[in-house]
Amino acid sequence: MQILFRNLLRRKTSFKQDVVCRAYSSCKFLDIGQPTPATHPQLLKDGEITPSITSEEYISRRKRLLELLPEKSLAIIAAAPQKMMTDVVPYTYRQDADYLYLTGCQQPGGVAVLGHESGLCMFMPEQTTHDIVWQGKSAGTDAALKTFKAEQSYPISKLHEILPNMIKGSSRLFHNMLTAIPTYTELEAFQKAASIGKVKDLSNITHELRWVKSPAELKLMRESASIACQALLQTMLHSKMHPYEGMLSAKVEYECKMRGAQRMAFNPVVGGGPNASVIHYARNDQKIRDGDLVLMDVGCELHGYVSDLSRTWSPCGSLSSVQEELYDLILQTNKDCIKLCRPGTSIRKIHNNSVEMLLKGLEEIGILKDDRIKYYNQLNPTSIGHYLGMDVHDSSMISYDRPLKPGVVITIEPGIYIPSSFDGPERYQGIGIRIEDEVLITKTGYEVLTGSMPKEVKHIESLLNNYSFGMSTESQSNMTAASS
Ligand SMILES: [Mn+2]
Repeated sequence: MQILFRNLLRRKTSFKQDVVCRAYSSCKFLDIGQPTPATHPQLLKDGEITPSITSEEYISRRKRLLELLPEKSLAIIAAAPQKMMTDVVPYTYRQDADYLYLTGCQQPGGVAVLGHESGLCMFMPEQTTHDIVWQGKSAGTDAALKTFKAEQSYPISKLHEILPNMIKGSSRLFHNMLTAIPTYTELEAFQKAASIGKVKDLSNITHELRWVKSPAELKLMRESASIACQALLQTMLHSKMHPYEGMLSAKVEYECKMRGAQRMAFNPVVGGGPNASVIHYARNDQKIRDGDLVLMDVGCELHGYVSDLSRTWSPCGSLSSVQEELYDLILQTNKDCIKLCRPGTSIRKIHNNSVEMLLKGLEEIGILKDDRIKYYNQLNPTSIGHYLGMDVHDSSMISYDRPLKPGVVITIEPGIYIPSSFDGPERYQGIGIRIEDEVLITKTGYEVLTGSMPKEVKHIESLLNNYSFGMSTESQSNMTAASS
């Protein structure tokens, strides 16, 4: 039916006037395909290009990038491609973090070029009448100049005329290899530069900039973490009455989006029983058996900034002694590693500390055998954490040996993943536990951004046992949650 309707529209040429006014809400404000202070005053203040991030901040990001680039070099960053689910059905679009960080543009199809002489030059997609009818308005060259504050802007169809001269006049080229597209990589000038080793990966530099967060970015990181905590708490309460992985996944996504998140940071991990020992378990299709633990690793994205936290609990409301023994070890490791967070230490050092603690603890419990390192690596092959920001594994070009600085956000996520097939005491088989918090490095130490989410056994048990029993409606649930 959709295709038929589209064909009908194609034949109508007298549509033009109507199309001009086919804006987001009305003709009163200019629609540029993403929220602006004029169209979405509930989200943005005057002077902000994306919520909480001002045009001055975007300009200073570009200035700092140019300061880190060698003289006479050029940076090329393409927008993320639009991926299709099938035929005309796109997946929800998510902008590449580098492109968003430097331009503020949340839409596909553009190529941003940044040089010491040119400033920001944005090549923008051109829309046909048909595009506007079917997708609505999107940002073009006008928006690039007026909203994103580019120094120059051209339709993308002019790129092959303009970019080669910019490339020829530069000594070195840096580009975002993740989103590289033939539109510029197949230009003769680009290929020539590549053949003589003049083309480099830009992400070393952008990750350096994105590693330390500004006050405005930290505000968004705190909000994103807070939304994820509230959503996970609601989901935890929900789990007693609805112990199904799929329902808990749906619940956490609903609660995040109801609090303003645009999307999840990743597909929620909801692993019941032995499924929790699969680190990036994604099926979420099983019923959680009475007495089994459930591990949930979730995060959402708020205006470009993500959260990431994990909790493990028993939906029935109490832990067995075996579960509690392992849980205590992971919790103690989580707390000790958080205390180590401060400027000057590194993820690697914290990781090494966590390995020592877990090795000792698991040995005491009697899980590890003679070849203890080999066994340990089977039960926990993960790092204690990673950097967090616009991407879940943020600034991945920055080494885990790098001394931490104030303004860097990391995760602390010790865990134990014992598969059902584990060659060890039967009572430990099929248990997975992860307790993950987000930690901001401050001048004097740290701030736990996910601190509002309970992790003590007695707190979680009290929440589940004093709240959920006998409750059946959403309104009752919300009332009790608000007072707990
Ligand atoms: Mn994580």
